[in-house]
Amino acid sequence: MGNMTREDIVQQLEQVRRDAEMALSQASNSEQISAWHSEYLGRKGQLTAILRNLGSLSPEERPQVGKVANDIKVALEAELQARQEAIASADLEAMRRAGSVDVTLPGRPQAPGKLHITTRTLRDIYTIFAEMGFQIYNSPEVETDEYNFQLLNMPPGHPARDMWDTFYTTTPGLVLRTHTSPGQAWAMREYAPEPIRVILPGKVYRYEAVDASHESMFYQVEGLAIGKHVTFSDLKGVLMNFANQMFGQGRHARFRKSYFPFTEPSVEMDIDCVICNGKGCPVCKNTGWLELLGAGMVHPRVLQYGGYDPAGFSGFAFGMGPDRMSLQKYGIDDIRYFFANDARMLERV
Ligand code: FA5
Repeated sequence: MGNMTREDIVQQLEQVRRDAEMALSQASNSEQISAWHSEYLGRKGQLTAILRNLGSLSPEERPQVGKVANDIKVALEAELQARQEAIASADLEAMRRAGSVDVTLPGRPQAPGKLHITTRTLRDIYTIFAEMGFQIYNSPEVETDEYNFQLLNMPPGHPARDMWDTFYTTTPGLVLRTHTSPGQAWAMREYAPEPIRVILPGKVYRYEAVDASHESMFYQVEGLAIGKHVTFSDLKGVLMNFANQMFGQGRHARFRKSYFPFTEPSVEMDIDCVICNGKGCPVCKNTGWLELLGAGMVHPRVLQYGGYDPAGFSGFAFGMGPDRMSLQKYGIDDIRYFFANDARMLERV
């Protein structure tokens, strides 16, 4: 092509635009649309071909012509999109007329997400205790030996430490907490000498032989109430109310004497089996009872370590395992499902 002037090129561009618009209005399916696109806007298309001649223009003229070309390109792209939409809706309309689309069919339902059972059980527990005036208090999952044991009346070498199979860290004196009870000391040291009514939920870790009812990571919810006249009857009342709300009214409970270094006296609370209502079944191993939690009156030495004078204050504490409760409440036969990362678990309830 000989030397072209600016006017020549602009004229060519305008011509391409008119041709392209004409062709576009005649395209009526997606193959024609895509052929049209390569013919006019593609890398080897007419618009690009014209722009190759910009070299014959002066440096001032080039950007001016470039702008004209670009405006045309933008305009054609917009027209292309409008044309595609028109074709799509015409196609749909044609299908509808032909009867191949049944517009009266109901939509496809979305599968809604579900909360994990552990989350649901924890929230139930929070709600029940909130109604009794208990606030949530969080404490660390990695604990010092002092908080996990010593402040709970287990000095170094105390034999009761063996009740918890402990994960030790490589840092001497640091352990993964084996229970939520160290949170008692955190709460007391923050609030002493004010009265306390808290629950302390969270993950705990034990070097366990894992089986259908034992995990090495599981949840606990601790409870702690401290005041001038807190009694064992208060503990029983709170726990009975909890059991009735959590597992249905009319539950029967029994308190068995037990031992924890940080409570005195100590008990374990059983409820009549929620599966067989106390008649005896595999879940309760034919005893009619299910163990619910450990509890007791806060040991005077633990009160003292927490900053309360045992002469003027008393308290109760309890520690329950929400994962074990979920097994019973939802009739699940293996605790390992909870953290096995299998979404079918969520479909079961
Ligand atoms: C304790 O851990 C005490 N800290 C509870 C306590 C708190 C007593 C305050 C007195 C006062 P225990 O080891 O029994 O106690 O555990 C409490 C609950 O955690 C059990 O009743 C059970 O529901 C749950 N649990 C214990 N071990 C496991 C495990 N390996 N997997 C799942 N749940 C468990």
